[in-house]
Amino acid sequence: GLRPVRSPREIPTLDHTPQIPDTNPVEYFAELSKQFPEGIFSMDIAGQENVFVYDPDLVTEVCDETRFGKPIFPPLSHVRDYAGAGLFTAHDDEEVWGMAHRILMPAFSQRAMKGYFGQMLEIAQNLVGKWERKQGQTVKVTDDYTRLTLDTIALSGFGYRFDSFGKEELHPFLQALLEALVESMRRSQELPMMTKLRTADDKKYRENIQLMRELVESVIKERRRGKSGGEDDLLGLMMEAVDPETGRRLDDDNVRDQVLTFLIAGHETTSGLLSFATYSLMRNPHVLAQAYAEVDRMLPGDTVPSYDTIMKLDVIPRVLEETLRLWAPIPQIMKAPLEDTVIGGRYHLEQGTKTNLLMFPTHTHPKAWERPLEFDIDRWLPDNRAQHHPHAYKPFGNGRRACIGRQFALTEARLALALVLQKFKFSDTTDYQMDVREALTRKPGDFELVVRTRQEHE
Ligand code: MNH
Repeated sequence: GLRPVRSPREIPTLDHTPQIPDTNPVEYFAELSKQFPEGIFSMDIAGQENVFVYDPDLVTEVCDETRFGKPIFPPLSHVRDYAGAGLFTAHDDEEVWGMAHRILMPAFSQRAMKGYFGQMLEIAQNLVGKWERKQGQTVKVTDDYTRLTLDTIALSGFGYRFDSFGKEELHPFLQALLEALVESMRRSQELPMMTKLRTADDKKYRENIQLMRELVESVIKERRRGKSGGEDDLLGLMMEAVDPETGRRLDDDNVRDQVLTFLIAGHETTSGLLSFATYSLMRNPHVLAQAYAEVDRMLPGDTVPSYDTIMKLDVIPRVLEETLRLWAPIPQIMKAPLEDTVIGGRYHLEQGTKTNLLMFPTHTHPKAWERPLEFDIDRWLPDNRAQHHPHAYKPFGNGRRACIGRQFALTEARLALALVLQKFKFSDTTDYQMDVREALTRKPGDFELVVRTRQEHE
């Protein structure tokens, strides 16, 4: 028979909102999930029912695209304030989603990655150059990976140079983005009347959005003047390509929204992945040794990596996959039933119910993973991979709304990690304790290590 979806016990008068912490709400949901071994629970947040699922079999149903879609509710509806109808924040049935998806898909094929490799390498070498100059000193690992990923997507996607490694401060675009993301998250956890009362925050929010849009407009203007990039990069396709199905191009406003979407989606997550991967390697010396051995075998001395070499790596890709299991940079995604439905044979969900898929609890569910908390890259050996539960690993989301930039991110991250390991040794002199910071994505806060070049050391 049907059963109600259980909720946390201490039910306050209004709803569960007051018990959700301002910082790291998803970490809180993951913690709470332990009280619901059935793999599903619900909370009323800002006046609306939110269901959370993490049992792999329930996740399987929620990932059935004939029954569930991607709804645009807070926080994504707030991210729409600046990302507009870009791919990430477009509604499933919005025509421009299909148009942009069809136009941009070819730019993200594995073949297309070869075309970006030169730019990816140039930026990765900038990172190495900076760390070589910092020999023996402490580097802010996450900040530098953020410089890397932002510069990489901007250069390979749009022919635009942030030149982040030339500056001490992070680019103002990043500060504006971080503040805007935090504000969008905050708005999604409060009633709209509370947002209206925070007038100073709202003013700052608008200013930040303005700053980001102005940067995007200068990127587009440079292209119109013919000063940057090629016709078949992302910006070229966005501005010129005709959608085969409708025979139309993206309009100017949508191009602006897409450029901002890609600048955001194209760097936040990958920098988180690289940071968590570096952290995981520091915590697992036997895996680090394997990664060094691979780099020394495939890229001896100062060999400059080629695209083909990067695609032949084995240990480093498995480090990244295992990092995405334990430290998925996007900690939850939202789906919603297209019609009233029943999942797990017993839980009734009304059409449109916010149904959140919790990454960490799913990625560590004992039904799907042995020794779930252990960082074990051998899970990703071909034979073992074939045994995995088919829906217990969703770091890139699901179905047609899954990440379009997956190959891009993995190519960039493999290259960056390979180059960093070829050149450097790290020491964790401050005994860093993981301090996750959630905005829309999550990253380690204040993650610092001392860098030394390997030649001088060995
Ligand atoms: Mn990415 C969607 C994770 C790198 C561009 N990305 C998603 C989703 C997840 C995700 C999860 C689904 C979100 C949802 O269901 O609401 N993305 C990642 C991770 C990395 C990543 C973990 C790196 C690691 N993403 C990138 C890169 C780019 C990119 C790099 C661009 C170059 N991602 C997107 C876009 C979407 C997306 C665009 C929206 C796709 C769509 O809905 O059509």
